[in-house]
Amino acid sequence: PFLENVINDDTFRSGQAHTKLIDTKPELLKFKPKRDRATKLLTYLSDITVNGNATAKGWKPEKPILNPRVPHPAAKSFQGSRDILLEKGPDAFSKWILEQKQLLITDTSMRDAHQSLIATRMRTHDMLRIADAYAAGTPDLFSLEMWGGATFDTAMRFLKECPWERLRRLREKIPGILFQMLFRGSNAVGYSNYPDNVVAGFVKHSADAGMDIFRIFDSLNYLPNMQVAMEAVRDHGKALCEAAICYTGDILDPKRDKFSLKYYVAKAKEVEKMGAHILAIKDMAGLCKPQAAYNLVAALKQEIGIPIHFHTHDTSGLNAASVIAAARAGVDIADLAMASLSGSTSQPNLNSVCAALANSDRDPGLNADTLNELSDYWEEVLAQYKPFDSAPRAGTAEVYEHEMPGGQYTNLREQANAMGLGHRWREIARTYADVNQLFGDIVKVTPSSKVVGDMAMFLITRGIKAADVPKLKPGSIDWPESVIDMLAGGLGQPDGGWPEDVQKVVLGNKPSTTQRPGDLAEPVDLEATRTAVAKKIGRQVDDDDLYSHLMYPGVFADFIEFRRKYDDLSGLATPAFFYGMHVSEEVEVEIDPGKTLFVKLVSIGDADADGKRTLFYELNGMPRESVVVDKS
Ligand code: 3PY
Ligand code: ZN
Repeated sequence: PFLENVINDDTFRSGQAHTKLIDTKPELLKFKPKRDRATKLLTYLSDITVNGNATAKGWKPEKPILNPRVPHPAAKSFQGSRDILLEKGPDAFSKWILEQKQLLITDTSMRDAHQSLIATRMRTHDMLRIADAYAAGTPDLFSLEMWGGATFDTAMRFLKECPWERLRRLREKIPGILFQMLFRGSNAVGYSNYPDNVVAGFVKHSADAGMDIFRIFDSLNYLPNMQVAMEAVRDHGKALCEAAICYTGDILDPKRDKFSLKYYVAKAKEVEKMGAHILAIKDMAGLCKPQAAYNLVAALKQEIGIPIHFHTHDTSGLNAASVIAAARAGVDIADLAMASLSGSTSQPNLNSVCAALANSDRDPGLNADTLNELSDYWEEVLAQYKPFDSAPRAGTAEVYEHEMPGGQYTNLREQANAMGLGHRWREIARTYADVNQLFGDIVKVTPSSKVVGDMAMFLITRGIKAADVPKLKPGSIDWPESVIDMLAGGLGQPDGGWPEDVQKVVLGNKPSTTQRPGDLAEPVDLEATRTAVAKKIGRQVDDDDLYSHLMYPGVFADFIEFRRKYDDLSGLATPAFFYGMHVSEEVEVEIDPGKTLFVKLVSIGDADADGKRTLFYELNGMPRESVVVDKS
């Protein structure tokens, strides 16, 4: 490092250096200690190869999985949506959307699709490899949803990646297409309420890092919880504020009159008044049937003046029909996922919907060959995530009964299986629906959906019927913390308030509030927090670190510890990262941009008396060994 400093020094390079160079420039002696990236990498690979990976449930492919093939579509000359936003600014851009005749398309492959199909496990590596192909081949996509929702948490928790690095690196490669994120209002990218200054600061920092569209929702459609984030987006000046109204119930069913067409129109008008550039209809469970989508969009088009973005899930198996019905009714933008990442609990099929609309007046105009090439890539990527893939293969009409969001369905099923309750799934689904009614029929989406799920599992495991809860003695049962918090007002207020009898039984003597949770939360002293975190992790804390810590302090601390131990492994191919290596397998690892290590596993030695195994590698052709304790 010292030599590197000298060689790169301007004075030295100009040939003016003399023997006093170092005396006059003591900074030349300041260099970072050499990080032995290779040793750390081999330590990680050896551990995963020998001991497996708990988060991958010990699964290992029978033979090495080849790198997914990256397509190279011909570069299409097109002024991308982001170029137009930067040129016009958010207000004029919102009007520009209304002038477009074609159905504009958001590709959710890099966010909701993998959140809903493979438990949000997709790694940045797999996104970055296809980024150039998107930039060249699909500059005519409206946006890429590629951040927010559960991705922030899982990136650090399971993938040991910095979510901010994902955003910045993709931004660099795809400068022309709008990036979109899902933002949970006052819950930001977490599961509970954050103080207003943290929410606003997070929005600003994300916009500065390259985020363009903030889809902001509240899990109870409690609009006061969305205000701070919406204002922060508008104040930033360059980003688009997309306010989402969550769709639940069935506007076609006169008996579900709480969530009627009138209800949605009223909410939409309110968010328009609050300053939204775009309205999103967020059908997180895929309940919006084709005729409902048509009626809803047609009514909203009459009643509001901002563009409408339709989001749905294909859990029932027929929600492409809802997208097409929405398009007929004049919806401006629709969310879809690339074919191989579509269907089931994910979004409907982007490639098929585009083909179905070809030669109609809403033809999105995307190139079918390019879309299929991108889908082929994602199909090979998906094969790398087999142990996480638990989405149902076919559609199910059961979703109209339980109303679970796409992202929750697979999670809760997994949880039920893990608890040995898999065979009682029908009962669990019915209890989930009963708990919804018990809570007064509410919107169910992160985090309110998790609370309904927690309560359903609690009742099932204790043999309590939801209908019997109001008859129980107040305070006689230790209800789940999340249920107590929600009924105490911790997530805000549902329309019509909480049923008083249920609230009394669950809260006992505990206090409740109808105030906006953000009004009760003290602002965080950001600089004091920065200093405290810096002290804890022993290095400077930039805004990326600060907001990662503020969202998930424990997860962030573990992530930092992992990086200390193994360094940045985001350049490692996905199969090696999750499942380790096979003997004779060779992997390339980009440890820094342009700096690649070639690692071949030559053999695995027998365990010695202490259970230690030596793994023999070739690293860039040179022999290397790594010793690991076999924990089996
Ligand atoms: C999330 O909040 O992560 C969701 O996807 C809700 O639909
Ligand atoms: Zn969704």
